[in-house]
Amino acid sequence: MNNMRKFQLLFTLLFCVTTITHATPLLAKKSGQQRTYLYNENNQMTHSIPSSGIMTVYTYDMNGNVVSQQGAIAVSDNQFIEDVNGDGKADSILYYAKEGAWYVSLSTGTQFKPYSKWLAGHGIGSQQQFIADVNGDGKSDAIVHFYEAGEWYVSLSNGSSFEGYSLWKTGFGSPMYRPFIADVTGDGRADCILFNKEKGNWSVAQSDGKSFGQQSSWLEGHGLGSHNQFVEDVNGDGKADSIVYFGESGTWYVSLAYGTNFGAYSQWIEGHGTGSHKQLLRDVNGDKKADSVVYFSETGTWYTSISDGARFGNYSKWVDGHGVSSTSQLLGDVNGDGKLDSLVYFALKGSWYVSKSTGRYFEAYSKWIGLD
Ligand SMILES: [Ca+2]
Ligand SMILES: [Ca+2]
Ligand SMILES: [Ca+2]
Ligand SMILES: [Ca+2]
Repeated sequence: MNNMRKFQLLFTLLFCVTTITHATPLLAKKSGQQRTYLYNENNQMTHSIPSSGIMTVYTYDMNGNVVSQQGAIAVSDNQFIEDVNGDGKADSILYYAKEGAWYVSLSTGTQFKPYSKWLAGHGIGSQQQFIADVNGDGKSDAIVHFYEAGEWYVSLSNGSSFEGYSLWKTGFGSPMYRPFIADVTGDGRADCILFNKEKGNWSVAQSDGKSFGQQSSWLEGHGLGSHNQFVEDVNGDGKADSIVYFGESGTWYVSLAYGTNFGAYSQWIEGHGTGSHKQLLRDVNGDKKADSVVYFSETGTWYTSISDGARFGNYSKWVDGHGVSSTSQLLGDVNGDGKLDSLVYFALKGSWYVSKSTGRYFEAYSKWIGLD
């Protein structure tokens, strides 16, 4: 090694030490290998992946010049794909439990913009978080639920941030109940719903846009022993229905919403999803009726069964190789064409891959934000 080369190396090492101390490079190239540093909210940097924090990636050349910069967020505790600014395109929302922090990455229709913090201190210690429009202004809001006290706190979206939260209901919940947020009355405002796992009972507290009102029983004995439950509108009347899934047989039972109660349930399909790792229920073909979609993790295969309003039709494969080893899988309409697209999230890289719906299958995926 000649002296010039030695000098260059020393300079590079000094540069790295200096910049690490000043917490700027979050990913530096060393001997051709990328090294990840994470930059958290307190301007501290670590080598390891922390439980939460903003990650920005810088790539340097041997002279210490930044050659590229890329923003991402790593290791969130919950993820959502919903429209929070009311432009018809679903956005990416990440929730960090420790800080009760909510980060939003708006969809442009072809990619997600860099994340920004919309609220902190909302939901610390909560067991469930939701993104749904509870006041009917077209912008989805951030809701958290505490099992023990049965408390529901709402933070409304104003289109560019989540506003200070307020208590919308108390005494409605328990560890025995699975909570949901969905518009079961069809007035455009999402209501809160509890499913009692031990009895198969469903209770609803309606939103009036400012609070959730008195709860009432909507149905008993629907879904006892089921492996998954949903509250989505499967017949397109604007009222979200209650649906349960039994894993061994891949059987889906639907109970339609009638404004003040759920009706008698009936079987809509069987043999759909047996052995699947995730079941989803959203409208993927744009006819306003939620369809049943199942995901198999080993192969990243998604099968869809379209609702005709009275039953789920024969399932077919919509995409292969989408989401193998992903952390979570979601459906959301990120390009605003009315057909919900399939998204997968890789927590350690903070990356989202989108496979858009054509209405008959999911297209080849592409990355919308995050590290490769
Ligand atoms: Ca709203
Ligand atoms: Ca319905
Ligand atoms: Ca549909
Ligand atoms: Ca779409």
